[in-house]
Amino acid sequence: MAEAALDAVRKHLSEFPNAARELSVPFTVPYLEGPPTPLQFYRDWVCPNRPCIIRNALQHWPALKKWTFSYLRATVGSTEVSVAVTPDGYADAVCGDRFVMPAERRLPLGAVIDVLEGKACHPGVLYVQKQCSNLSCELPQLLLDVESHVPWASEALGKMPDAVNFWLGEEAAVTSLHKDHYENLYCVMSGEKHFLLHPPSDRPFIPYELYTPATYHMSADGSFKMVDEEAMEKIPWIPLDPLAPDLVRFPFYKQAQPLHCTVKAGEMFYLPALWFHHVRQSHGCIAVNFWYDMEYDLKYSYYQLLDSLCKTTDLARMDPL
Ligand SMILES: O=C(O)CCC(=O)C(=O)O
Repeated sequence: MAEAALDAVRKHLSEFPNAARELSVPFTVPYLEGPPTPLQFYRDWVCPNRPCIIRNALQHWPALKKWTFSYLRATVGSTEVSVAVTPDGYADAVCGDRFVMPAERRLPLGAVIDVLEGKACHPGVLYVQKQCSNLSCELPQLLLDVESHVPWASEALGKMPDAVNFWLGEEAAVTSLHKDHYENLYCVMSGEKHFLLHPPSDRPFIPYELYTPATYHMSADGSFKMVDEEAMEKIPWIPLDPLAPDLVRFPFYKQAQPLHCTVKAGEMFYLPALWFHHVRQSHGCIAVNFWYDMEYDLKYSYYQLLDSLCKTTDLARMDPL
């Protein structure tokens, strides 16, 4: 009886992503040809939790024209920034039975640019990606070239961003599939970013497991080893690589239909809170993003319920019903 009830719950959960998709998930990420008003942004995108790419929203930012490697080298080349270094480009990702975090190096931004331009070598893969408002904290000189927030988004959301982050990295640097509790306005200054997306309603397809956290340590000879973070609690993370999903381990993912979009220089991507995203980039892509904390409303509570049911039934590991 209990097993039959559990199977019934699994069946409902397995039908949920497609039902939700038919009602509210677009096949492709739509474009807006200009920034929305605060009302339009809230009503048409934030409330329904829908992504879009906004063109002509950054044209007035000096950064769009100014941020070449030579300008960055001249203005902030000697400024030290925190750089994530990994052997394979995957920072904050599952590796074997560990959740592994990058080695963190303090390097002058000019040294990172030298590596990106092939003028110098550094072991591993470099990614300037510290998500603690690194633009304001580490590169405040560059704030003159951008807006400190997105005015129509701040007005719509009734708050200022929690973080303004600067991203610059090698093509091999990949951000593994995850979700955040932020309304994310992601602005590409040069190059392009490739997003693979799943709406929160795809949670039944997406496996989570608990991992012992570890950090890469880099030795003087440039080799890497993983060192366990013994004092830290286990971390729930997604073991699935959506570009090469292991369908034997996670057969349910066969039914998933990720959305793909490319955000080009001068475009701003609205990535709604709780959407799963996996991110790749062109070599040397420069981006800035704004994280606005989400509203912890009924949408959030429904997501939490979905998450608990998926964990309890371990659906992603089951064969499709
Ligand atoms: O650009 C990236 O590599 C990752 C971006 C991301 O995960 C985020 O903004 O939440």
